[in-house]
Amino acid sequence: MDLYGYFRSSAAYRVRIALNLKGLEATHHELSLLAGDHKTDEYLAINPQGFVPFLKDGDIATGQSMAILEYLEEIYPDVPLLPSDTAGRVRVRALANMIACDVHPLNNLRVLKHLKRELGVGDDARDEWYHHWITEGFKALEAMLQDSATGDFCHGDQPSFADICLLPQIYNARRFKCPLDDFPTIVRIADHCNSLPAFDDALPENQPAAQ
Ligand SMILES: N[C@@H](CCC(=O)N[C@@H](CS)C(=O)NCC(=O)O)C(=O)O
Repeated sequence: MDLYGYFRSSAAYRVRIALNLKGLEATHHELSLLAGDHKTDEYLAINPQGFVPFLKDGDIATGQSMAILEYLEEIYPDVPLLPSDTAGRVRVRALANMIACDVHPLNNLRVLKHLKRELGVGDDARDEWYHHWITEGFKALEAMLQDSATGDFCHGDQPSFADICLLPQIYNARRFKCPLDDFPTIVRIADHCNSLPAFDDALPENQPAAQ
């Protein structure tokens, strides 16, 4: 299996967590988004969208972290990352998509660069934008987690897609100094996840490119 990623990419971080939880090995191909490695002809021939992550596994070659998670779940089900019941799977996918669809796309590198370079937004306003979308997303997520289905993790006592999406987002929130006092459940779950090797080993600072 080959994973194309970048140590600070939230979407690649999701896939690293899933691989670790499932005990799967991959050859990691590190691209520097800052150096523009993802815009080279060589990489665009692999992934025309020019994003990371991208996974190759035998005949399967796909981008989009959520598609990759679904693929891993389907083909390597021994350590499940979705609950066994329909209601649980719906809840986990909804929680995961609250981050993956409604928070992360507003705050990723190309959006921040566009705000600054094309729209002339200053650093303070850009940081306000960043905090705003995380705070909005986390408010809703914290409310959703006030549910008896929440346990040590977002859903029960097993890690799922929801935790896999949450952890990179909370990593970014902390990196960009977004206040988290109003989100005690999110923080509790994130701290618990980070105490586990599968999550800890996937942290950006624990990747070779960060050394
Ligand atoms: N929806 C995509 C988002 C992927 C994405 O935005 N990747 C970022 C890094 S987290 C990227 O490659 N950015 C390149 C750029 O902004 O130019 C996924 O979940 O895989």
